[in-house]
Amino acid sequence: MIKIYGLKFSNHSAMIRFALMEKNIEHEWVETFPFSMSGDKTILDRSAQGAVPILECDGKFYSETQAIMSFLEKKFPDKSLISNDPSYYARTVEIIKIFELYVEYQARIFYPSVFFGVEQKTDNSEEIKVKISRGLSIIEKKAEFNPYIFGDFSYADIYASLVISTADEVCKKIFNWDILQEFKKLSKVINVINAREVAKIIYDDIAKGMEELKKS
Ligand SMILES: N[C@@H](CCC(=O)N[C@@H](CS)C(=O)NCC(=O)O)C(=O)O
Repeated sequence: MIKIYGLKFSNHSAMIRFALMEKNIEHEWVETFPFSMSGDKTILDRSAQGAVPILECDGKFYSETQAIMSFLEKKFPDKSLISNDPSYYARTVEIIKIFELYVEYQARIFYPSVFFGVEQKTDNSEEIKVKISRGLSIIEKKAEFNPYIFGDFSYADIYASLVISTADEVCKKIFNWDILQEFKKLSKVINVINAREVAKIIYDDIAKGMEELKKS
């Protein structure tokens, strides 16, 4: 059985849980803090910056959410979450990369202040806002929204939901900018994705995890 090391309340780990539950994959979940929070050096041997999620299978460790999704797809092909058509396959990966690089990795600069109350000084916040805005605009141009990003539910929808969930909070608090008001097609698809049964479980667990963290 595969083992996943991850943090249920954190968005990349939640992406993998979302995929595992949608694909009905039996797994053992090991709740694990990243190196930055635990100082556990074994995590650094398994993941470039000591981040989670990490997948373990047959004595090998796999890091990076997109690589783990590829592994799950090849190993458990029964319920596929990405098209086999070359064009749709590449376009799905393209949307994932745009969400990752130009939305999530920009918004995460502000996670310490938005989610953990740490005081931050950032000189290039306007530049960051422009990148996020360009990222979301191009996604609205490239996606089909019929009703998911490309027809059937896919990994791109998992990224959409969990990237927007944190980016939305960051943009409201840092830029006083409601991205879901501005990007209406995205807002609509997020409602469709988040109405899925698995999404409800994932977001319940995120809320519980954040509560626990605040208490500790
Ligand atoms: N590039 C990594 C990023 C994963 C990531 O950011 N994970 C979060 C938790 S879900 C984390 O470990 N953050 C703390 C850190 O990076 O030190 C991926 O795609 O899996």
